[in-house]
Amino acid sequence: MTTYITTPIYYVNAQPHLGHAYTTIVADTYSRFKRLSDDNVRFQTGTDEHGDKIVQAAEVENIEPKEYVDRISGMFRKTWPLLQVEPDNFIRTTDYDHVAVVRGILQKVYESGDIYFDEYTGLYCRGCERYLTEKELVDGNCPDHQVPPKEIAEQNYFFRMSRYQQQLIDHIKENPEFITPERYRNEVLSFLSEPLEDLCISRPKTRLTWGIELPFDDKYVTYVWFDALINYLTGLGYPDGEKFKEFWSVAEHVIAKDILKPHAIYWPTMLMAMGVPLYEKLHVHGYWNVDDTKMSKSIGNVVRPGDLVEEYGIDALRYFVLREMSFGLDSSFGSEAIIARQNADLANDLGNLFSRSTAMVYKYRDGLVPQFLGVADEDSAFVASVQSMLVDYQQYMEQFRFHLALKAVWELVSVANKYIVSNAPWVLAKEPDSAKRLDSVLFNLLECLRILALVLQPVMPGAAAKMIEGLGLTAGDERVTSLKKGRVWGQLSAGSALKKIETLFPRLEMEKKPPQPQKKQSGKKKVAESSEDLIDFEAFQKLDLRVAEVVAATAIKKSKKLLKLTVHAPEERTVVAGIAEFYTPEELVGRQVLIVANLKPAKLMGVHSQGMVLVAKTTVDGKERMVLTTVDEGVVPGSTIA
Ligand code: ME8
Repeated sequence: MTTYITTPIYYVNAQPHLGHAYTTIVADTYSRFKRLSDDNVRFQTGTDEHGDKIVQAAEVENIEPKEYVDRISGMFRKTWPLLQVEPDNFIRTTDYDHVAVVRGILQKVYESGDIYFDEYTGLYCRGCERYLTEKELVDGNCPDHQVPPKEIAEQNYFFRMSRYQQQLIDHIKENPEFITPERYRNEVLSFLSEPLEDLCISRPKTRLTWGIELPFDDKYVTYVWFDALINYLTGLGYPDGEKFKEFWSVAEHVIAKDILKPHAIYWPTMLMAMGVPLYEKLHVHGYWNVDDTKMSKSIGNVVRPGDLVEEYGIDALRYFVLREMSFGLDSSFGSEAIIARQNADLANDLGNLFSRSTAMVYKYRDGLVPQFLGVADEDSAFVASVQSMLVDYQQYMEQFRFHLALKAVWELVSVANKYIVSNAPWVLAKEPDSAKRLDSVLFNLLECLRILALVLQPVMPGAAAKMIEGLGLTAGDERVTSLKKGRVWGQLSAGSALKKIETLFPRLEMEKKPPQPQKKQSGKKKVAESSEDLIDFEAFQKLDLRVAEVVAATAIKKSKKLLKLTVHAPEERTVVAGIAEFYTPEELVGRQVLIVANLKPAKLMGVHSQGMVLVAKTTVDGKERMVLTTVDEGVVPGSTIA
């Protein structure tokens, strides 16, 4: 199979921001997913460098347009590697090849009679670089730029777009996947229910010279959209290039809703006039706002991709934007939300699953992959969850429903964390008869991690590469580079060695709110028996005893006894526990313990402890031992002990 995926080519009148980053990360993720599906893939992005907007931006800086576009285009090009975005082609509309092809197409369409010369009076918006219809205006202003358009009367060249209106309606109706999500398809069909006007495709040089000169009239340059859209073809070497033959019929464009009309109406009708088959799909996403406010230079809330990577790391950024935005709808970006996802989904859920599982393989099997003994009956549900995740993941990725694909992956992460708790490898390790069972449990966990690394590659190529390394595999290994081959269960090689890697996802600090004490449940008061050793019920009621779930655990430097636990009870808090001689940090994560939640905070070896973990003190072989107290079955973290 073959895939050709494109982003819009971005205007160089502004530097790259979160919106550009999102579209490009989406296209990169999809291209990586398709490579994982063994497709022959081409992924193109680039910059749109002609037109009025660019001239205005260069004027502000008092430099020539060419110098200006070279600089900003370079900024876009340099941004993509920071985001682990790897396009196969970066196109610029000032490239010689592109200019030549645009002129060739104009000449052809002109000769076929679909371009004509006419006088036109219309309302022109310089920001939009197009004529607006009366209907589009809001209180007499352009809805996007909030300024009144200028009435301009001039002679220009027009493209007979109206001629293709019915053909386009038919195509959209016959191909439900042509424009998705459906809301945008409906929007286009609704627009097409009114008669379509022809498109003005030239600008007189008297008011704009920075553009591609019309081949049939040197007093005019080409309208920027007629020039820009053609990039999708010129990037393939249209009309004679091999790549055009190879990739054009499967072209998929990713855009945001702001440029729906040029892509869903101008572009297909242009292709019809040129006699070129239409692209296959248009994927339209919503807008990113920042803290629920539209990103804008004047408000000063424009978010730069480089700053985001520096602040949160590339894995958190890519994961966050794909997990948070429901493709097609608007989303809001906020610092707290991205930190919360990094700490909860990445550090706690996935990071801990990886570190606990591999730590146990180091501890109990010297870091070597145990033998695969077939899928035991008791593990069949676990293996089935992995397989069903793969089915959901693949389907959602195909449909550009990235947030649902990731939701499915994280459901598996949660199942795997529960699998550890319910199989308690630390208990199996103490029973010589359970050696084979322990082999199976550890093998299944590693195999699950391998498949997680496989499916996460498109989303977080960096983190997935680290996981692959930690599992002792090499980057090009088919077991982690091909969905088809990699999905088969039981492929890790017995005896192969894992490799130590640094922490996958460091926790990010957020300004913490003080833990809110939970309301105690009201209970009937009982009269206490009178005895010196007895306390009355009121005294007991003062204790806030709760079930807490350990989400992270680390040793405390210079202390043999203390461990720092991060627990949910249900709010997140730190509790220092003196159990390091009896438990490793890895075997604690995911377990539910009992804590005293209203103990006065104390500082132990420099760490603030907000509570105390309850243990049973016992003696084993003459030595004192501490055993954690827990609940009989999993409960919601924070449940009170009554
Ligand atoms: O329109 N949220 O270029 P452009 C999400 N040159 N995506 C956003 C966004 C936001 N807030 N802001 C921008 C052009 N984008 C033309 C395209 S294509 C032949 C010519 C993204 O620099 C989104 O992909 O204004 C949107 O469609 C695109 O940037 C517009 O980029």
